[in-house]
Amino acid sequence: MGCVCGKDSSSGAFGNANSGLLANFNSSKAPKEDFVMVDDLSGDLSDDGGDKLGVSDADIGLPRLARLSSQYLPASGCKITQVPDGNFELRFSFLSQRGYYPEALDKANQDSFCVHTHFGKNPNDHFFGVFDGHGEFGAECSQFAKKHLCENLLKHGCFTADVVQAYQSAFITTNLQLHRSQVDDSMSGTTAITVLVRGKTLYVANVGDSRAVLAERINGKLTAVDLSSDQTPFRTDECERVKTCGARVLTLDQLEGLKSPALQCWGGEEDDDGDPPRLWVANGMYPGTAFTRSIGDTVAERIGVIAVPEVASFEINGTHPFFVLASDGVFEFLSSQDVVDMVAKHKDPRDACAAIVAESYRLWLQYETRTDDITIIVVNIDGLEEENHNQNAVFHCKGAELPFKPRDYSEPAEQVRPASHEVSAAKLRAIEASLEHQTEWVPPSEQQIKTDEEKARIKHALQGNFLFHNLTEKQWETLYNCFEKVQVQPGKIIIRQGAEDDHFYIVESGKFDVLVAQDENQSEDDLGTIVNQYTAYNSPCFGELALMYNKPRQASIRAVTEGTLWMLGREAFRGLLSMNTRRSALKHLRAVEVLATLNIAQLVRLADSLSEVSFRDGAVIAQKGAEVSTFYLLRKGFVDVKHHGALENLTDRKGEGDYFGEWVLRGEPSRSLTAVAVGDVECWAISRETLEKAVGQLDRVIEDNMKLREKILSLRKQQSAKLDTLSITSDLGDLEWQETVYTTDCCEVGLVSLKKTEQDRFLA
Ligand code: 1OR
Repeated sequence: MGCVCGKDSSSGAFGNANSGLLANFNSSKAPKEDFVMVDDLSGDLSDDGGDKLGVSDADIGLPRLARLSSQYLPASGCKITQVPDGNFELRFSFLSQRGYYPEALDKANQDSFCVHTHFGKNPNDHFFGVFDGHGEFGAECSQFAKKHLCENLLKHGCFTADVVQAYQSAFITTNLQLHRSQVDDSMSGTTAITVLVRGKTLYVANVGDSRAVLAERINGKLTAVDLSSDQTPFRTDECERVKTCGARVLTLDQLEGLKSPALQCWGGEEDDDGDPPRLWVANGMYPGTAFTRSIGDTVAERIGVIAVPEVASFEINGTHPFFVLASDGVFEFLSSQDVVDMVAKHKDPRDACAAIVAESYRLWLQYETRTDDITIIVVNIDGLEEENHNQNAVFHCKGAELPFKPRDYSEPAEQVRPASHEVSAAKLRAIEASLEHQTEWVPPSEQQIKTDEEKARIKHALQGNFLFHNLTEKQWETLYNCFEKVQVQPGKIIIRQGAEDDHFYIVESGKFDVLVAQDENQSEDDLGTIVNQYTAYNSPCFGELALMYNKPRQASIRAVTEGTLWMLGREAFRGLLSMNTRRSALKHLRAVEVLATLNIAQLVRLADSLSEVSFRDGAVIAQKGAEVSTFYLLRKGFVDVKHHGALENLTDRKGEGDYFGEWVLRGEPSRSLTAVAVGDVECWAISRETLEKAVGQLDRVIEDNMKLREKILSLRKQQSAKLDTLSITSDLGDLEWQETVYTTDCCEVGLVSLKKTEQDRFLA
């Protein structure tokens, strides 16, 4: 029996180190032993019921380097294992990528995974699992679950006769063992998605929001069949279940009073702004889990977060070329069908893993200020006959009914966590903050004029990049001219990991490797392992992270072939960002009095709906007596506004950031004014209809927002009062944060002290 374990330090044998991540890369670099682990327990987990995996609680602390390594790579190519019953083979690979957290660059990877080929006695049994840890001790929880779940499953008396029962029991036992272990799982835990292949049957057991997906060929087209159903409050059955157990289910915006908590329906495409519904105890702002089942999480368990898995079984046949298990880091931005489509493009499952991880990583950085940990296992099913496949996998489900409603892909997604395609409010805030003290950027006078063909190539390269969305044609022209063309020779190091240099790049031609060194002490010449490759055809921009977040370079980039790059300096990069219309519109919208209570998501939607209009010197923007049906916000130039009626003859000169016509937004009767451009003028404009489409009826929105704020204020007062009765303080402002006790995805519980008395108390 062979066993491949991510983050497993206990193994004896390490894999053949002579491979890069992608087979077709010219990599001569050997991955470091510390992060490629192939555990060959050749023999068995069977006779001794798994004791050979025997892990004591003390083993769970991983060696520092292993936990901090940024990728776990397959040791040598993909692995192959035979399934005698059915006469086919499984060809698989895996990849686990540590997340990128600008504020905690060495945060450990909390995901783990395992593959046991010949799981137990039966050569037809093979086991695959992905575990996604969360909370402060998430890495320890996912390690614990990985090891103990396998042992418990194998040990179970029903493992051979009744896998479903064995699975149920193994999950619950593992959960109890974790509670009793030395790992603090009060506010930490792990999800688990596992597939046991037994001959031609897949047994899938799941807790949480990681996912297993099977590819099925229907009428010549590869279709994604979900083998598990994410257990999140997006699912009505799960949401109702946890509410019955006492959970409050609210998004962060709802919790903070920025949206109505009465709205208990989430997941519509238009209202997904990266703020999923979460679980909260009745009287506190914790634990905030976005899933409804997990292993560990004792605090969340009290409000219904259980470790009972949903177990389903599926018969596979020749119409099923592969299946995939992956942590939610993959499915945050990619749908199951996207993942199936991407795997289908690669013969080698290693390449499929690398492509999906690279794409997930790119999408995370596009929409968020960080990436999640990302783990994927791709298993190709080779050699199964295409017989008896007039029914698809879902209807081949054995035994009882599926434990969840199978997804109907011909219908719009319901009750499923939607794959997100919105830039998060956090990301917008981070960009805004990074530009806050930026002095106005003046494009350099010496610019390289580009041909139309060059401009088209630059624009094409930047099209998918959020940073360059919403530029006006004039700004595009400035941008083209700021890029500098550079020719490079093979072997040239463009970016060195850890350096603090100053350029952003686009690939015009040639191939460029991305390399990551795992060890701070690695020698200068040793750039580490190849993790990706850029060409002009696949997302051809790099070097944005250091410039956006003011951090050292996260990876090295080296030319593989001769090539041409377009290079943009830091000043121009940041200058152009600050010129991005949406962001400056956002800043100005915030200052509009009637919009003051809108939350950031509402303002972003509004900013997206603005249209740009310009007027020549002397143009009449609004004429006395005519209806003013548009709200104008000035971007550039001046406008003389003359009010009529009570304010007769009062002329007001408006400049950048000023506005008029705001009564239009509130649906008030039109006022009479004359507005005339002084010099050339650029404005943003929005009509009431467009505004209502974007955020709803403004009066209502404002009223809702106000009510919620009042509610929050009174809640805070109540909280202060409670603290008062504990004779601590009557004002939260008197408290000083001392130390974090627990951290979850979205909240912290910690120790505070009274500023005056230094009296320590716990505050939830
Ligand atoms: P930078 O300014 O940090 C190096 O300079 C650039 O390499 C970086 O911006 C990205 O544009 C690009 N991790 C970090 N940076 C990456 C990665 C990467 N891939 C490309 N870049 N990883 C690849 C994930 C699939 C993680 C590797 C461990």
